[in-house]
Amino acid sequence: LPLLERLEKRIIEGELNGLEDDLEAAMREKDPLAIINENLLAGMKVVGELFGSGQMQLPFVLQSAEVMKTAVAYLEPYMEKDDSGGKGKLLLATVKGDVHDIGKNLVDIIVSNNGYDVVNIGIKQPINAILDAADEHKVDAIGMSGLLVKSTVIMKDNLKEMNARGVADKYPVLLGGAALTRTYVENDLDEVYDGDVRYAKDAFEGLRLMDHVMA
Ligand code: B1M
Repeated sequence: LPLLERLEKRIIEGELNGLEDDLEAAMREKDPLAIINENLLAGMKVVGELFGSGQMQLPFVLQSAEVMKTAVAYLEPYMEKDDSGGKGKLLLATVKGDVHDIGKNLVDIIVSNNGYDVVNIGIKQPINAILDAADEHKVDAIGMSGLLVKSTVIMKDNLKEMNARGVADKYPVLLGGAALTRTYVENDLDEVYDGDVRYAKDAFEGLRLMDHVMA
Protein backbone atom coordinates (compact mmCIF):
# COMPACT_ATOMS: atom_id res chain seq x y z
CA LEU A 1 0.00 0.00 0.00
CA PRO A 2 1.11 3.59 -0.59
CA LEU A 3 2.33 5.28 2.58
CA LEU A 4 -0.66 7.51 3.31
CA GLU A 5 -3.16 4.72 2.73
CA ARG A 6 -1.07 2.52 4.98
CA LEU A 7 -1.38 5.10 7.75
CA GLU A 8 -5.14 5.07 7.44
CA LYS A 9 -5.10 1.28 7.54
CA ARG A 10 -2.95 1.35 10.69
CA ILE A 11 -5.72 3.22 12.47
CA ILE A 12 -8.39 0.84 11.22
CA GLU A 13 -6.39 -2.25 12.14
CA GLY A 14 -4.91 -0.85 15.35
CA GLU A 15 -1.38 -1.59 14.16
CA LEU A 16 1.27 0.19 16.21
CA ASN A 17 4.28 -1.69 14.87
CA GLY A 18 6.27 0.60 12.57
CA LEU A 19 3.92 3.52 13.11
CA GLU A 20 6.66 6.04 13.86
CA ASP A 21 8.63 5.17 10.72
CA ASP A 22 5.52 5.70 8.61
CA LEU A 23 4.79 9.01 10.33
CA GLU A 24 8.37 10.17 9.77
CA ALA A 25 8.07 9.34 6.09
CA ALA A 26 4.64 10.95 5.82
CA MET A 27 6.01 14.20 7.26
CA ARG A 28 8.32 14.41 4.27
CA GLU A 29 5.18 14.56 2.10
CA LYS A 30 2.92 16.85 4.10
CA ASP A 31 2.64 18.69 7.36
CA PRO A 32 1.56 16.94 10.57
CA LEU A 33 -1.87 18.57 10.75
CA ALA A 34 -2.71 17.48 7.22
CA ILE A 35 -1.68 13.93 8.12
CA ILE A 36 -4.09 13.98 11.06
CA ASN A 37 -6.96 15.60 9.19
CA GLU A 38 -6.69 13.77 5.92
CA ASN A 39 -5.35 10.33 6.79
CA LEU A 40 -5.67 9.48 10.47
CA LEU A 41 -9.19 10.88 10.88
CA ALA A 42 -10.23 9.07 7.71
CA GLY A 43 -9.20 5.86 9.46
CA MET A 44 -11.18 6.74 12.60
CA LYS A 45 -14.21 7.42 10.43
CA VAL A 46 -14.05 3.91 9.02
CA VAL A 47 -13.63 2.52 12.55
CA GLY A 48 -16.82 4.35 13.59
CA GLU A 49 -18.72 2.90 10.64
CA LEU A 50 -17.49 -0.65 11.23
CA PHE A 51 -18.27 -0.40 14.93
CA GLY A 52 -21.69 1.14 14.31
CA SER A 53 -22.64 -1.62 11.88
CA GLY A 54 -21.48 -4.39 14.22
CA GLN A 55 -18.52 -5.40 12.05
CA MET A 56 -15.95 -4.35 14.64
CA GLN A 57 -15.88 -5.17 18.33
CA LEU A 58 -15.06 -2.77 21.14
CA PRO A 59 -11.55 -4.06 22.04
CA PHE A 60 -10.47 -3.39 18.45
CA VAL A 61 -11.95 0.10 18.57
CA LEU A 62 -9.86 0.66 21.68
CA GLN A 63 -6.73 -0.44 19.81
CA SER A 64 -7.54 1.93 16.97
CA ALA A 65 -7.98 4.74 19.48
CA GLU A 66 -4.58 3.92 20.98
CA VAL A 67 -2.88 4.10 17.58
CA MET A 68 -4.66 7.40 16.90
CA LYS A 69 -3.49 8.83 20.22
CA THR A 70 0.06 7.60 19.76
CA ALA A 71 0.21 9.08 16.27
CA VAL A 72 -1.13 12.46 17.39
CA ALA A 73 1.33 12.55 20.31
CA TYR A 74 4.16 11.75 17.91
CA LEU A 75 3.18 14.46 15.41
CA GLU A 76 2.33 17.18 17.91
CA PRO A 77 5.89 18.48 18.53
CA TYR A 78 6.38 18.99 14.79
CA MET A 79 3.37 21.27 14.38
CA GLU A 80 3.75 24.94 13.66
CA LYS A 81 2.85 26.77 16.78
CA ASP A 82 2.48 29.94 18.70
CA ASP A 83 2.31 28.47 22.16
CA SER A 84 3.07 31.70 23.95
CA GLY A 85 -0.41 31.72 25.51
CA GLY A 86 -2.03 34.89 26.72
CA LYS A 87 -4.69 35.34 24.02
CA GLY A 88 -7.34 33.96 26.36
CA LYS A 89 -8.16 30.89 28.37
CA LEU A 90 -10.39 27.95 27.45
CA LEU A 91 -11.56 25.19 29.76
CA LEU A 92 -12.05 21.83 28.06
CA ALA A 93 -13.87 18.79 29.37
CA THR A 94 -15.66 15.72 28.12
CA VAL A 95 -19.04 15.68 29.86
CA LYS A 96 -20.28 13.37 32.58
CA GLY A 97 -20.57 9.70 31.59
CA ASP A 98 -18.58 10.06 28.39
CA VAL A 99 -15.03 8.72 27.93
CA HIS A 100 -14.35 9.86 24.36
CA ASP A 101 -11.44 12.28 24.34
CA ILE A 102 -9.59 12.09 21.04
CA GLY A 103 -11.56 15.00 19.58
CA LYS A 104 -11.32 17.08 22.73
CA ASN A 105 -7.58 16.57 22.85
CA LEU A 106 -7.26 17.65 19.22
CA VAL A 107 -9.12 20.83 20.10
CA ASP A 108 -6.64 21.31 22.96
CA ILE A 109 -3.70 20.98 20.56
CA ILE A 110 -5.10 23.31 17.90
CA VAL A 111 -6.27 26.00 20.32
CA SER A 112 -3.15 25.96 22.51
CA ASN A 113 -0.90 25.98 19.44
CA ASN A 114 -2.59 29.18 18.38
CA GLY A 115 -1.83 31.40 21.32
CA TYR A 116 -4.46 30.39 23.88
CA ASP A 117 -4.11 28.79 27.27
CA VAL A 118 -6.12 25.60 27.65
CA VAL A 119 -7.15 23.97 30.90
CA ASN A 120 -8.04 20.41 29.93
CA ILE A 121 -9.69 18.62 32.85
CA GLY A 122 -10.29 15.31 31.10
CA ILE A 123 -13.21 12.94 30.64
CA LYS A 124 -16.45 12.17 32.54
CA GLN A 125 -16.59 15.60 34.12
CA PRO A 126 -19.75 16.59 35.98
CA ILE A 127 -20.87 20.20 35.77
CA ASN A 128 -19.66 20.91 39.32
CA ALA A 129 -16.10 19.99 38.40
CA ILE A 130 -16.32 21.98 35.17
CA LEU A 131 -17.52 25.13 36.93
CA ASP A 132 -15.08 24.75 39.83
CA ALA A 133 -12.17 24.52 37.39
CA ALA A 134 -13.54 27.42 35.32
CA ASP A 135 -13.64 29.64 38.40
CA GLU A 136 -10.32 28.46 39.73
CA HIS A 137 -8.50 29.13 36.46
CA LYS A 138 -10.55 32.23 35.56
CA VAL A 139 -11.22 31.01 32.05
CA ASP A 140 -12.82 33.08 29.29
CA ALA A 141 -14.91 30.27 27.84
CA ILE A 142 -15.99 26.71 28.57
CA GLY A 143 -15.71 23.98 25.95
CA MET A 144 -17.61 20.74 26.38
CA SER A 145 -17.14 17.67 24.25
CA GLY A 146 -19.35 14.61 24.04
CA LEU A 147 -19.82 11.83 21.51
CA LEU A 148 -22.69 9.85 22.95
CA VAL A 149 -26.26 10.78 22.19
CA LYS A 150 -26.90 10.92 25.93
CA SER A 151 -24.11 13.52 26.19
CA THR A 152 -26.20 15.95 24.16
CA VAL A 153 -28.82 15.76 26.92
CA ILE A 154 -26.16 16.22 29.59
CA MET A 155 -24.94 19.32 27.78
CA LYS A 156 -28.45 20.73 27.85
CA ASP A 157 -28.71 20.03 31.59
CA ASN A 158 -25.32 21.64 32.12
CA LEU A 159 -26.46 24.82 30.38
CA LYS A 160 -29.60 24.91 32.53
CA GLU A 161 -27.47 24.47 35.64
CA MET A 162 -25.25 27.34 34.51
CA ASN A 163 -28.35 29.54 34.11
CA ALA A 164 -29.50 28.57 37.59
CA ARG A 165 -26.13 29.48 39.07
CA GLY A 166 -26.13 32.83 37.30
CA VAL A 167 -22.89 32.21 35.40
CA ALA A 168 -24.30 32.29 31.86
CA ASP A 169 -23.12 35.86 31.27
CA LYS A 170 -19.68 34.99 32.49
CA TYR A 171 -19.04 31.93 30.36
CA PRO A 172 -19.57 31.61 26.63
CA VAL A 173 -19.87 27.90 25.83
CA LEU A 174 -18.37 25.98 22.91
CA LEU A 175 -19.82 22.56 22.19
CA GLY A 176 -18.45 19.83 19.96
CA GLY A 177 -18.55 16.11 19.34
CA ALA A 178 -19.98 13.70 16.84
CA ALA A 179 -23.44 13.33 18.41
CA LEU A 180 -24.23 17.04 18.16
CA THR A 181 -25.64 18.84 15.17
CA ARG A 182 -25.35 22.52 14.37
CA THR A 183 -29.14 22.84 14.39
CA TYR A 184 -29.45 21.26 17.83
CA VAL A 185 -26.89 23.65 19.31
CA GLU A 186 -27.82 26.81 17.44
CA ASN A 187 -31.59 26.40 17.81
CA ASP A 188 -32.48 24.13 20.72
CA LEU A 189 -29.56 24.83 23.05
CA ASP A 190 -29.30 28.49 22.16
CA GLU A 191 -32.88 28.83 23.38
CA VAL A 192 -32.03 27.10 26.65
CA TYR A 193 -28.89 29.03 27.58
CA ASP A 194 -29.02 32.61 28.85
CA GLY A 195 -25.45 33.18 27.60
CA ASP A 196 -23.68 32.55 24.33
CA VAL A 197 -23.52 28.94 23.14
CA ARG A 198 -21.94 27.88 19.87
CA TYR A 199 -21.28 24.74 17.87
CA ALA A 200 -17.85 23.72 16.64
CA LYS A 201 -17.85 21.13 13.88
CA ASP A 202 -14.14 20.53 14.29
CA ALA A 203 -11.09 21.75 16.15
CA PHE A 204 -10.52 24.63 13.73
CA GLU A 205 -14.02 25.94 14.22
CA GLY A 206 -13.30 25.70 17.95
CA LEU A 207 -10.30 27.95 17.38
CA ARG A 208 -12.34 30.42 15.31
CA LEU A 209 -14.96 30.55 18.06
CA MET A 210 -12.27 31.32 20.63
CA ASP A 211 -11.05 34.15 18.37
CA HIS A 212 -14.64 35.40 18.29
CA VAL A 213 -15.05 35.18 22.07
CA MET A 214 -11.85 37.16 22.65
CA ALA A 215 -12.43 39.74 19.89
CO1 B1M B 1 -17.26 4.95 21.23
N1 B1M B 1 -18.97 5.39 20.42
N2 B1M B 1 -18.16 4.04 22.68
N3 B1M B 1 -15.48 4.50 21.83
N4 B1M B 1 -16.62 5.60 19.59
C1 B1M B 1 -18.97 6.27 19.24
C2 B1M B 1 -19.11 7.73 19.66
C3 B1M B 1 -20.21 5.74 18.43
C4 B1M B 1 -20.86 6.78 17.52
C5 B1M B 1 -19.78 4.51 17.62
C6 B1M B 1 -20.87 3.90 16.77
O1 B1M B 1 -21.75 3.26 17.29
N5 B1M B 1 -20.84 4.12 15.48
C7 B1M B 1 -21.15 5.24 19.59
C8 B1M B 1 -22.14 6.28 20.14
C9 B1M B 1 -23.57 5.95 19.80
C10 B1M B 1 -24.57 6.82 20.47
O2 B1M B 1 -24.42 7.44 21.46
N6 B1M B 1 -25.70 6.85 19.82
C11 B1M B 1 -20.15 4.81 20.63
C12 B1M B 1 -20.42 3.93 21.70
C13 B1M B 1 -21.79 3.29 21.68
C14 B1M B 1 -19.49 3.64 22.71
C15 B1M B 1 -19.71 2.79 23.97
C16 B1M B 1 -21.06 2.99 24.68
C17 B1M B 1 -19.52 1.31 23.56
C18 B1M B 1 -19.77 0.31 24.65
O3 B1M B 1 -19.19 0.36 25.71
N7 B1M B 1 -20.66 -0.60 24.36
C19 B1M B 1 -18.53 3.23 24.86
C20 B1M B 1 -18.90 4.49 25.65
C21 B1M B 1 -18.24 4.60 26.94
C22 B1M B 1 -18.58 5.91 27.59
O4 B1M B 1 -18.31 6.97 27.05
N8 B1M B 1 -19.18 5.84 28.76
C23 B1M B 1 -17.53 3.63 23.80
C24 B1M B 1 -16.15 3.55 23.99
C25 B1M B 1 -15.22 3.88 23.02
C26 B1M B 1 -13.71 3.61 23.15
C27 B1M B 1 -13.20 3.74 24.58
C28 B1M B 1 -13.43 2.22 22.64
C29 B1M B 1 -13.12 4.64 22.12
C30 B1M B 1 -12.79 6.00 22.73
C31 B1M B 1 -11.34 6.17 23.05
C32 B1M B 1 -11.02 7.59 23.46
O5 B1M B 1 -11.62 8.54 23.06
N9 B1M B 1 -10.06 7.68 24.31
C33 B1M B 1 -14.33 4.84 21.20
C34 B1M B 1 -14.23 5.38 19.88
C35 B1M B 1 -12.83 5.57 19.35
C36 B1M B 1 -15.38 5.72 19.12
C37 B1M B 1 -15.44 6.19 17.64
C38 B1M B 1 -15.28 4.95 16.78
C39 B1M B 1 -14.47 7.24 17.20
C40 B1M B 1 -14.46 8.52 18.04
C41 B1M B 1 -13.29 9.38 17.70
O6 B1M B 1 -12.31 9.44 18.43
N10 B1M B 1 -13.33 10.04 16.54
C42 B1M B 1 -16.91 6.79 17.60
C43 B1M B 1 -17.51 6.80 16.22
C44 B1M B 1 -17.90 8.19 15.76
O7 B1M B 1 -17.62 9.19 16.35
N11 B1M B 1 -18.65 8.24 14.68
C45 B1M B 1 -17.56 6.12 18.75
C46 B1M B 1 -12.26 10.92 16.08
C47 B1M B 1 -12.39 12.28 16.77
C48 B1M B 1 -11.28 13.22 16.32
O8 B1M B 1 -13.65 12.82 16.40
O9 B1M B 1 -14.37 13.15 18.79
O10 B1M B 1 -15.97 13.59 16.86
P1 B1M B 1 -14.60 13.58 17.40
O11 B1M B 1 -14.03 15.08 17.39
C49 B1M B 1 -14.07 15.92 16.26
C50 B1M B 1 -15.29 16.82 16.23
O12 B1M B 1 -16.45 16.20 16.73
C51 B1M B 1 -14.87 18.03 16.99
O13 B1M B 1 -13.48 18.15 16.68
C52 B1M B 1 -12.91 16.86 16.45
C53 B1M B 1 -11.98 16.86 15.26
O14 B1M B 1 -11.89 17.99 14.54
N12 B1M B 1 -14.99 18.12 18.44
C54 B1M B 1 -15.00 19.32 19.06
C55 B1M B 1 -15.09 17.18 19.38
N13 B1M B 1 -15.17 17.73 20.60
C56 B1M B 1 -15.12 19.05 20.43
C57 B1M B 1 -15.18 20.10 21.36
C58 B1M B 1 -15.12 21.40 20.87
C59 B1M B 1 -14.98 21.64 19.51
C60 B1M B 1 -14.93 20.62 18.59
O15 B1M B 1 -15.17 22.47 21.66
C61 B1M B 1 -15.37 22.29 23.03
